[in-house]
Amino acid sequence: MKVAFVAPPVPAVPLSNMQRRYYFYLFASRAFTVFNHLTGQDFSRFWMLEPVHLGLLQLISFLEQHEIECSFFGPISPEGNDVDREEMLLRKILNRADEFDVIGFSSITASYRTADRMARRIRQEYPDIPLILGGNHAWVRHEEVLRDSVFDILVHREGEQTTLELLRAMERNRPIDGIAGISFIRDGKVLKTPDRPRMDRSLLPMIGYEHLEDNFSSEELGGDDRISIPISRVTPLTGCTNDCVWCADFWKPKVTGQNPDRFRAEVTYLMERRNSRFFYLGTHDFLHHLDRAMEIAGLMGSLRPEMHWEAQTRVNPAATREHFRRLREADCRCLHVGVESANQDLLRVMGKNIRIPEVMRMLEYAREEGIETHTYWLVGSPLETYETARQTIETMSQWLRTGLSSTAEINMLVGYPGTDFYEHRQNYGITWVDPDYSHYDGRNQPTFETKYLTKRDFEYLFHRAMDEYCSVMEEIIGSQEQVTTKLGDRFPNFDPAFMEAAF
Ligand code: B12
Ligand code: SF4
Repeated sequence: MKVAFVAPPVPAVPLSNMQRRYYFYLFASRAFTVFNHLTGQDFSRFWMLEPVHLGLLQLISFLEQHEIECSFFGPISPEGNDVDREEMLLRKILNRADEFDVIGFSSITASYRTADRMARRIRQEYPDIPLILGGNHAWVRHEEVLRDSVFDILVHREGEQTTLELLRAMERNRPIDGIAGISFIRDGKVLKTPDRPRMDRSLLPMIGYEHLEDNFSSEELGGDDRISIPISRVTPLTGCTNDCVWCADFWKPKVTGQNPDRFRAEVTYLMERRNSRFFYLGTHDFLHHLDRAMEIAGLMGSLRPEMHWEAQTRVNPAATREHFRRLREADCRCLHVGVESANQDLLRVMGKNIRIPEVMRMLEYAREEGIETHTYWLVGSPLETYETARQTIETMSQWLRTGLSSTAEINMLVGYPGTDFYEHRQNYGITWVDPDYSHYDGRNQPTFETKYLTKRDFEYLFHRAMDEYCSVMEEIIGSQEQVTTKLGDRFPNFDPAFMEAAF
């Protein structure tokens, strides 16, 4: 059995001038601190991050362990140039389609329309190849997707075991009704089998990075023979025990760990074979188990002196200064912390379960111990008003000015299908949602309106927040001209086609 797995591109994000200015300052402020060891060559390779689809590459390595041959098809913008990524990818799949028994697409909400369009073209030319779809959009909208698209079978939630059983059944022409975690149409009716319990992910083989080059020419790789991943995202821990009403992450409610030996092998591989020079620990709650976090930090610290790292975490009031000192000793350069709103009432409405004084205390400890802090803020939190948004923007600026937060990321809240915020919109005063799924991405344009704020209000407040960030950063690191001179060639291309993959 041979299967093609496709990561369709997320449409290029149109950026306003203010967004470009904001990304300039956001990146520059990090380039002087956490990325200060990266070279011009590292930055010039950022476009190579685009095809790295961790979920699909993990699925592929698992299936190959069970002797299913796989080929990975991902999007790329060679050397950052603006190209028709969808058409390029489709051509490649069509050219090789008759080699495959099944073609599988992965999609988040923003890439669903692209996956749908590509699948239709394949169905037209190769009507007999079964088409399957996985990724979180498929299963939160399974009825709509099965009725409106050409996909034959949807894989829900974690894909490894389900896809293996599904492909085996298809190979042997056996019924698929008894396979947990799928949906399909039979006799005009949508059928969904029961969900599957979470698997023990510590048993999984290494992510199938070796498949990255399956379908790229050396020209597409800018003359290199391998994709470099200067900043690697690794996940020694996955999941989050919290449940924010707008969170579209389904790796909840448990925090589970990767096998430490496998994790070590992965970071070593990325350093040695993929030119990784920085690790972003994409855990949602790094400090959830403090002892475990210290162990992981110890491992990361042993990669010194050429390697540096940062991690994402929730606020843990039990973390002491001593923990931050140990993190710093292990060369943790930065902690990413979701604050979202400065208004405690809104934090309660969104179910964030953090308290502002505790957030401040944790940031203070980190800063005092010499760790940078990167905070996340939202415009458009549930029940946001002009006043609460202004309070958030002022607080963010104040924290930046006083050094409590070294850098800050501002996003417009996107209410993703499947979340409580989207599905029970009457509870949040939502009066309109954008029907175009391709807007549910990193473009930061409003995807809803509420009784309190219109699209124009959201746009204004978001731009105001970015303007504030730029003003503070201008005071701290200088004007755009000064910063550009100081950075020299150590600056990435902010082309919208691939920047969503790079940040
Ligand atoms: C890592 C990550 C990234 C990384 C890497 C992305 C990648 N594709 O690997 C980066 C930083 C690049 C990124 C960027 C973006 N991301 Co992101 N990202 C994540 C994150 C934290 C983890 C994804 C992951 O690796 N999960 C672990 C793997 C194992 O799971 P998985 O990918 O879902 O795949 C499994 C199953 O779904 C299934 N499966 C998946 N595909 C297929 C296909 C087939 C055929 C089958 C059978 C099965 C199958 O099997 C896999 C193995 O179990 C998730 C949150 C989360 N925890 O899911 C957000 C998340 C997926 N991202 C999200 C978004 C919105 C984006 C951006 C648009 C953000 C932006 N502002 O620009 C961009 C889009 C980039 C792109 N081109 O896809 C949203 C999607 C929400 C939605 N419903 O659409 C999420 C859920 C976060 C959130 N907001 O809640 N992201
Ligand atoms: S804390 Fe982060 S990962 Fe956890 S539920 Fe909230 S948004 Fe999702």
